[in-house]
Amino acid sequence: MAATTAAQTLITVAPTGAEADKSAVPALPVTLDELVATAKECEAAGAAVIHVHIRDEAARPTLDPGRLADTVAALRESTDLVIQLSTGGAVTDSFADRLAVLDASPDGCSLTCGTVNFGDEVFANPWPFIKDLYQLTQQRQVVPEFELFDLGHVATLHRLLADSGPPAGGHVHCDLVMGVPGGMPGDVHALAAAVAALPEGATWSATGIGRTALPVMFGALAAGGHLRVGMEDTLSYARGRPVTRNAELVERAAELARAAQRPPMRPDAARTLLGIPERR
Ligand code: KMH
Ligand code: ZN
Repeated sequence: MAATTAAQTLITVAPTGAEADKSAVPALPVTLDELVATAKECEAAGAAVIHVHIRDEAARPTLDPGRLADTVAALRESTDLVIQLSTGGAVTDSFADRLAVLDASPDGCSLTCGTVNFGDEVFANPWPFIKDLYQLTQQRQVVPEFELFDLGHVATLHRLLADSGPPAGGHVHCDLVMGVPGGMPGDVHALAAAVAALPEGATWSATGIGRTALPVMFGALAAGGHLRVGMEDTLSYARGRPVTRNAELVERAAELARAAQRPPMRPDAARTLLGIPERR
C-alpha cells in the first residue's frame, strides 16, 4: 500500500500542455516571457513544481533542444520551482526527440508508464521506450515522475522498478492523470483502485482532465495525495467560466489544501520529498 499521508500538499502546475491552441485560448502561456511570468505567479500562489511543455514561435508544441535549455535556464533564474520537463510532448513527437529532452538537464521529467488512447489519437509509450527513458533518467540523475493514465500503467511501473531498480533520487513519486478520454475515469473509485495498487512507500499526486478536475482534487486531498492543476489539464474554472490565469487554479488548490489541514509545500520541501538535490 502506498504512503498516502503527509503534513503538506505538493502542488504541481502544468500551465501549457501540447494540445490547446493559443488562438482559441489567449490566456495560455506559450512564449518564454509568458511562461516565466506564469511560473512566478504560480509559485507565489503555492506551486512547488512546474510541469513544462514549450511552444515554438508559431505557438505550436515543440521539443526543440535549444528552446528547452533556454526555458530551464530562465525558470531557474526567476523561480525556485522544481522544473519538470515533459517527455510526453505531443502525440506526434518521436521517441528520439522525447529522449533528448533530458539533454536540457531539468530537475525532473515526466515518464508515462504505458500507451493510452488519447481522444482520437494514441499517446504511444511501448515498454522498450519506457525502459530506455527510465534508464536515461538514472544515468543523468533526472528525477522521474511516473505518469499513470490507467491501472495497467501501475502494473508497468512495478515491472520497471523490478527490472531496472530505484529511480534517481531514490523515491517513487507518481501522478495519476485521470479523465483522459481513453484512460481511467476521473472519479474516486478509480482513484482508490490506483492508489491501492501503487508501490510501497510511493507518494502520488492526481489531476483530473476537464470536468473531472474538481472530483479528482477533492478525492486526492481526502486520500492524502498531492495535487496537479493547470491549463494543460483544464481550461474551465467552472461551468461556462474559462480559466483566465493558471495562478487561479493554483490559488484554488492551495485554498482547498489549507482547508484540508495540509497547506502547500514550498519548493525546498518538495526537493526533499522528491529526492532532488538543493539548487541554491
Ligand atoms: N501531451 C500528451 C500527449 C507528459 O507530459 O508527459 C502527453 C503528456 C504527458 O502531456
Ligand atoms: Zn504534460
